[in-house]
Amino acid sequence: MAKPVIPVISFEPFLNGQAADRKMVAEQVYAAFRDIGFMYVKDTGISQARIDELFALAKDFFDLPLDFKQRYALRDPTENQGYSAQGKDMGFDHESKAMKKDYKEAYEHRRYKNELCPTAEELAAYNPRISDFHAILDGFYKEAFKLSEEVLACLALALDLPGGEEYFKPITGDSDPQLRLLHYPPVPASAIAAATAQDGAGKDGRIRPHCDYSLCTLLFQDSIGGLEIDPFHTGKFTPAPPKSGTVLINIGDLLHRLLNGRVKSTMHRVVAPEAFTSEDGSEPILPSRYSIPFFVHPVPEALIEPILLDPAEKKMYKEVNAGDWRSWRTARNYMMPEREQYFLDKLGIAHELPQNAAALGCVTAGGN
Ligand SMILES: O=C(O)CCC(=O)C(=O)O
Ligand SMILES: [Fe+2]
Repeated sequence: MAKPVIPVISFEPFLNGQAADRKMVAEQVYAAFRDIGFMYVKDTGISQARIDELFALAKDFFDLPLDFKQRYALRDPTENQGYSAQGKDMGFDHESKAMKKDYKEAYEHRRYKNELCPTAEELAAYNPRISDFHAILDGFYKEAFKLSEEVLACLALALDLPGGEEYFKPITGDSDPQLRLLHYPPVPASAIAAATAQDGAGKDGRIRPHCDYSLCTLLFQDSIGGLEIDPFHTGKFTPAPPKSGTVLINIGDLLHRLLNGRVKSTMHRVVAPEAFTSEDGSEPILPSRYSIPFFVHPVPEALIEPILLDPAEKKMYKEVNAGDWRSWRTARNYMMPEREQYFLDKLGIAHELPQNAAALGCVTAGGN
């Protein structure tokens, strides 16, 4: 099988072009989501200065003392908001077949509810430079939200969904997605990536293999690298290196379900990039890595039911309530087993989980 290539697509003709230009971009976007589940998008309208500002903010925030950050610790899986220290967020470990800690810390911000966000006064004592933490996050959030709506409109155009480009509006127009700042602290490369000549085998991660569970994700990464994708879910990962001037956009499980399997929710992970692995027994240290995903979740009351566009088509999945879905997967990531079970029972989809995909947290991976 040919090595998968993540396409680079310019969004400019969709944003500013005529109908034919827009349709051309829509077709490129759909092809990328259908074939590989990821695309690099350039000319998005989000300026590099805005992105750089957010990365600087993330660095300053994570540099704050741990006990300060812990005051804003995420508490409830229905909230998706606040700080998670290293070791709080889990992923599936292939070798031990158990959930294990990821080597990362995170801060999550939302559109409406940010009760666990430090105020300007609270920050001033530690680092006055980031006293406008909340405002900068809000500003970036708005732009990411706008871009995500445009990407969904583009996909709706490609598939000629009922209602045209407005198809996703009722479930996203007033939604409250999750902007996440991620910091992968410095770590000896050997701790997360066993030296192996084999693609995939033996490598664990700064973030373990998983599929996203939202509709789609916009991902901004710094220049360190290490992100890899496994589009065919065969255990063969291929790098998705940073490309300046682009944002990576990928499909999550919920959109895979909603479009009845037409687009791929692709497994991915973050490991030691090639440049930091060593075969001579020395212990290279991976430097800090920062990334900023924006997970596009629908409104919690939305019913996500596979859409049928072809008379012969059958539904691949049961309908799910978007809020319960999000709470279930958040509880799972944050190791809140009782809450996880509660929401899984409420969703009524336990029977759907293919064994290994469930273990990976990659729930609708089957059939891709
Ligand atoms: O840090 C990255 O590049 C990937 C992050 C990611 O996959 C996630 O948070 O779901
Ligand atoms: Fe992810």
